[in-house]
Amino acid sequence: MTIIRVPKSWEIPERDVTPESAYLNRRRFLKTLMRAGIGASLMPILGCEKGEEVNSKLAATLDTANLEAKRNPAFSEVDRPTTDRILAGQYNNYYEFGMTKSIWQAAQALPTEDWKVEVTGLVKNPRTYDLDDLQKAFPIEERIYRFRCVEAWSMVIPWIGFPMKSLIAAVEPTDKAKFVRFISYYDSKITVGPFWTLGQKLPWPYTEGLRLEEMANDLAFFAIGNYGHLLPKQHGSPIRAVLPWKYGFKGAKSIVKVDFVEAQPATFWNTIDSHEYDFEANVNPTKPHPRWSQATEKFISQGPDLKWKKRPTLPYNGYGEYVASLY
Ligand SMILES: Nc1nc2c(c(=O)[nH]1)N[C@H]1C(S)=C(S)[C@@H](COP(=O)(O)O)O[C@H]1N2
Ligand SMILES: [Mo]
Repeated sequence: MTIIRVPKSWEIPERDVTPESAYLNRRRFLKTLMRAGIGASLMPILGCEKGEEVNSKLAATLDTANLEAKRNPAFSEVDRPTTDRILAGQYNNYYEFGMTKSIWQAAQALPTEDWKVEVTGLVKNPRTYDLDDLQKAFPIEERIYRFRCVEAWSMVIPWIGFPMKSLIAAVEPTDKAKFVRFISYYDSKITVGPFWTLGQKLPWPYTEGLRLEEMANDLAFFAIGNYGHLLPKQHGSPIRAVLPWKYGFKGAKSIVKVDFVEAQPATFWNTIDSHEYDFEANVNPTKPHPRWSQATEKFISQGPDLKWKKRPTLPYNGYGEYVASLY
């Protein structure tokens, strides 16, 4: 099989990032596909189509409804430029739709109509919200946040949504509630694509969690949009968690359930490998990941110059003034 592929200027090199997990190694996975003889049919999902075609398809996935919100002045500036929308929207982690960064196309299979988020567990006012309810109950705002993946790449993203503490105030956790657990959408027919039937069983659905005090922190945010639009599916529409002082994997996408619980909940990556993905997962330049340093990061900025910009990693990703007292 020959794949002729001319890289376009807006494409980000994937080869020089360190993968989230050794369990999900791309090369090993591709080999498995080739052996199974189904590599060719999957190539479009892996982003190996002709450049222009991909470019217009990608733009279409980002063309979600406009969403306007006032920028919160407290979170309106960071020390680096905002990442181009087209770059952020083509370079994602969303393992339900594949293990490469090019899942934007496969993620369009996510069925988001009539979305409901169940807020349950140790709360006085459990409630199931649809998207309209959420927008009526919680005024939205825009926040520019740094974003840092544990794989040592980073972006700056303008999110639109509401602080998690507003949800806490609405549902009133009981005294027993000490943690919260976020559960992502999962349907083995849709989200577990061709990939996982070949791989080992992973602890689906994707789940993440926080201590209640972390959830109540000013920074903790639910995003329903970014870049002035409703969230594109590849970013975890219709609602995902954004926790800018923690590594990106803490920010569960496409949340269907928010569960207030007594004990620290099991989470997806922590269950796969607790040494590589600790529950707290605060961005920390002095604590290397077992397989790579966290002292610096590769910042994905703006086209057409797509060279990684190397930056020193900041403690708590630069948000120490808000969160250091929690630890
Ligand atoms: N449900 C779900 N949420 C997820 C992930 C995932 O695979 N599934 N990946 C996480 C990781 S590792 C990162 S870095 C961010 C990526 O968010 P982005 O693609 O919007 O930049 O989403 C996080 N949330
Ligand atoms: Mo990540």
